[in-house]
Order: sequence, then structure tokens, then C-alpha cells
Amino acid sequence: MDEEVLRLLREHPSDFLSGEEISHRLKVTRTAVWKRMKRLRALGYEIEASTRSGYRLIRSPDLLTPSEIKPILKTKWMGKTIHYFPTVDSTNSKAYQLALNGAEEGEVVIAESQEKGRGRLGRNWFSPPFLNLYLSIILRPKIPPHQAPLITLMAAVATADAIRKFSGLAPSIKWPNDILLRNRKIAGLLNEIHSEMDRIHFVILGIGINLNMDAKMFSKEIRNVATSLKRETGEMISRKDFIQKLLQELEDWYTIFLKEGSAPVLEAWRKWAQIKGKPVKVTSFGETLVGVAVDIDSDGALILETKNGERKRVVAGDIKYQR
Ligand code: BTX
Repeated sequence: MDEEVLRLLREHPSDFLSGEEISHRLKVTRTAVWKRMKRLRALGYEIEASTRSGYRLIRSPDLLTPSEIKPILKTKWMGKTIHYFPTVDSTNSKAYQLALNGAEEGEVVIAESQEKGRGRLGRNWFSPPFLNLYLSIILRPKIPPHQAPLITLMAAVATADAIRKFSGLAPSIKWPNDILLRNRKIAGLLNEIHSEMDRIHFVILGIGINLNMDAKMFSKEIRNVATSLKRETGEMISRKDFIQKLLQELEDWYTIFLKEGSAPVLEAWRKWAQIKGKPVKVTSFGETLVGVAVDIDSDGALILETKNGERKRVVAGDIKYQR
């Protein structure tokens, strides 16, 4: 009902809406309307009330509820259904369950905080409330499973583009899925796939982006390797405006990928990553390889040239740049 009350108040941005009219339109008592207003105020909505004229919405908090995000979304299909949670174990786990139960392509899970935010390989993603973005998008691409890593590259390009367009700063991508600003991690991607040998049922695109976290809010272990957009720009970031931009970029890049194939995605990825010729140390399935990054191939795997001139293809793992 919060959503409906807000929708009514937003229909009248500059004038009051009487309690009577709200109770009539929502078919609830005036006491119920009053209780809703109290609740919305507790959530941070500034609502002016006048005994004679009714209620007027003055200002909304930077919450990521569907009623805050949907009115500003310009996407055609992505984010048309938003599943919002004040807190959740992991948005990826939630989205996975929803997808198993038939959720459609483009449905998005958003949480204000995660209790068990997940990174790759069992690692954690630090997810404190009301500061950052934690979201997972359900995609159902009709591509063979071996091309699924391209979805990760596509999402990294879209996230980097959203950061650039929003802030004017130029992020870089670190293979396969980190987005960095001044060599510090601002965003991470965790993509999970549910498939058969020759068919993808769905991909869960999980994205975590640090927006308003101050340096001291990061734990000691990651303070020097992580950053946020606020830390880099010195300004508070509107999370809902950022989500609007991010979903737009994701929809655009995913559409390009489906229509034109991997070439434009790979080209943009190479531009952001500048990986060619960099000395790297790669850890992959317990093995460590040292060499020079040659490129990524058409499936998004990293091609590495070792000291003895051997070329290795790495499909998953972590890299460290060597000086
Ligand atoms: P990753 O395994 O590449 O990175 C995880 C590592 O990054 C951690 O071990 C830690 O060193 C560091 N780290 C943890 N939290 C943060 C943070 N907030 N900012 C910067 N560095 C951090 C990257 O995994 C993939 C992360 C995806 C997170 C999203 S959030 C929405 C969705 N739901 C979910 O559970 N995960 C994804």
C-alpha cells in the first residue's frame, strides 16, 4: 500500500491531496491513511500535512524501492519488475530462486543490504545498508553455455560505461570482472548460470557497486584496495539516479550483444581493460601461472604467454598485475 499512496501523492506534485480522497481511492479508512503517512515519514519521506487540505509529498529519501526507481527508469524492459528487499542474504541467491520459479528476463532483485553478499569462489562482498548498490538481474539469453562468460564481459562494459557517464571518471576493467578507479575496486560482478549442456536456462547477473561508502567504513583488509564513487568524486551519489543509468547501459549493451554478437562487446572491453602486454600472475583452479597477457579470445577467456613462449588459455581465475 505504501507504493499506492506514493503514486497518488506523486500524481499531485504541487498540491495537497485530501485524506478523504486517498481513503476513497484506495478503499481504506482515513485512520489507515494516517498510519501509512506515519510509516512513510519513518522511512524518510517528507510529507506535509494540513488538517484542511490533506497531504503533500515534499521530498523522497534515496531508497531503492520500486516506487522510487520505476518513475525514473527509461529502459524498455529491464527493471519493469523490481523485487525489493530492505535486507536479504544475497540478491543473487534470491534472483536464482525467482528464476527457478519462472521469473522473466529483465526482472531485477535489489536490496538495501546483504547479510551474506557473495563474491566469487566463496568470498564475501561487504554490503552495508543504504550506501551502495546490490542488485541481480535475471537474463535468459539464447546462446550456447560456453559463451556465458561474454555476459560477464558485457556487464563489466556496461557498468564501466555507467560509471563514466555518471561521474566523468574513467574506470578500468580488470579481468574478468572487477571495475577499478585509480586501481581500487569500486564494483564487482558475480554471474551465475543455470544450464544444460547445450542450453542456458538463465543467467543471474549480480552487481555490487560502492557508491557512498567513506574510506573508514571499509574494513581494514580492503580499505586500501577498495573505493567508492563518493570517495573518488567527493560528492554524495544519488543511488536511484545511478541505478537508472546502470540499467539503461545494461539493457543497451545486452541488446547490442544479442543483435551484433560479441565483437562490439569485446572491442569495448579491450578499450577499458588495456590488458595487452601486461605482465600478470594468474591463479586458476589452484594453479598459478606467470606471463604476459596477450588478449582475451572470442569467448572471453584470457590468453597468456608464459616465459617459455607457451600460450595458455585461462577461462576462470584471478589476476594480479606484476610490476
Ligand atoms: P570477488 O571474489 O572478485 O571479490 C571479492 C573480494 O573483494 C573480497 O574477498 C574482498 O577482498 C573484496 N571486497 C569485498 N567487499 C568489497 C567491496 N564492497 N568493495 C570492494 N572490494 C570488496 C566480486 O567478487 C563479485 C562481487 C559481487 C557482489 C554482488 S552484490 C549483488 C550480488 N549479490 C551477491 O551476493 N553478490 C553480487
